[in-house]
Amino acid sequence: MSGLIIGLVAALILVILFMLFRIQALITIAKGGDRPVGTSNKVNGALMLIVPIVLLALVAWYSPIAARNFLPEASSVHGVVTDNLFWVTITVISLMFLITNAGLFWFAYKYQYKEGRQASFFHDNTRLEVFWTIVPAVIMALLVFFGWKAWSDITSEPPKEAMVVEIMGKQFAWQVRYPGVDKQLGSYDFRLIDDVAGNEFGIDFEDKKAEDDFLAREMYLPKGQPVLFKIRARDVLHSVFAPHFRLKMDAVPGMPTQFHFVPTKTTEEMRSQLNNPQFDYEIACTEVCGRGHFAMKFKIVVVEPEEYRKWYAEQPTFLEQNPQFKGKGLSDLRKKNLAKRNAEQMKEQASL
Ligand SMILES: [Cu+2]
Repeated sequence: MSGLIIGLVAALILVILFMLFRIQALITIAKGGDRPVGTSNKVNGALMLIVPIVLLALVAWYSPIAARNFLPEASSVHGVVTDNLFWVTITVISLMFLITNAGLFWFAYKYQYKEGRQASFFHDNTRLEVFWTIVPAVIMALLVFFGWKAWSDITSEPPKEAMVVEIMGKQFAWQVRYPGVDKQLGSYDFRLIDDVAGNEFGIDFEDKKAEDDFLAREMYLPKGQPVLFKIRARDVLHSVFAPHFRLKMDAVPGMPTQFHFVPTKTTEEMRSQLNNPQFDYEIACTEVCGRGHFAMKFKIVVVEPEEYRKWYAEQPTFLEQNPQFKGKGLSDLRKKNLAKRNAEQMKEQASL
């Protein structure tokens, strides 16, 4: 807040200076004097040096404050790559920005109007044109190439041994399903979604693979092992955002998405690194998905692989907790619907 106020005050001072200068110029003209080219030029020329220096000083003052609010070092393998890419790009762009703007402001100052000075003229300079076309083109091409390389690594096929976790977004919560002992998620169908009965995922329990699936209130992940998020949405667009892993992928209704990555630091390691015993990894929703959007937060706990295996083995399956769903699936639903339709037809016929 104080930063904003200081910025406003600085802007206001500049405006006041400008107005004073204008008034003085107008008074001179009103008095019948010559248009005071000399003074206005000098003031403008000086401002061409002062303004960029003031702005740069503001940037230099604010940068460390902004840096304090930066995310800590990435906790995933690909996160380090994206961070490097970001900093290389920012460095190149900032350098170019500084050089070109220094040139612009310096020229405006240096070559301000002076009586008797003549502008020199040249038509064109092929060597210069070639230079400032090729140099930026090569730099841009390199940046794009490294970005493309990183992106195709991140979005490539997940490793075979990756452990799968399903994340489903709905208004307004994340729900997480693990594949259980067989490491394979059971199939699902939106027609089987039944919040009242408790099958929020719409799991098809006729599928044998679904029998050992379990849901989790906190997402446990093993350190140093590839993880594959299978992401879907039940109603509207949501977005899985886990900033500490530099991970973001939309959850789209009707179009499952995925993201694979390798966590590199346990929650405990992060806590001691950040000196913050309260620290937790989390998933937040970054799609403004409705009134309860702010509540879409899910805790991730990264642990050592042994601890993860222990936790995984201890989780009760969904069917153990909800035995009424055993064997219930699509064909069961079809039978029920058929029976309902038949009953309705019978009723109709009886009433005729
Ligand atoms: Cu959402």
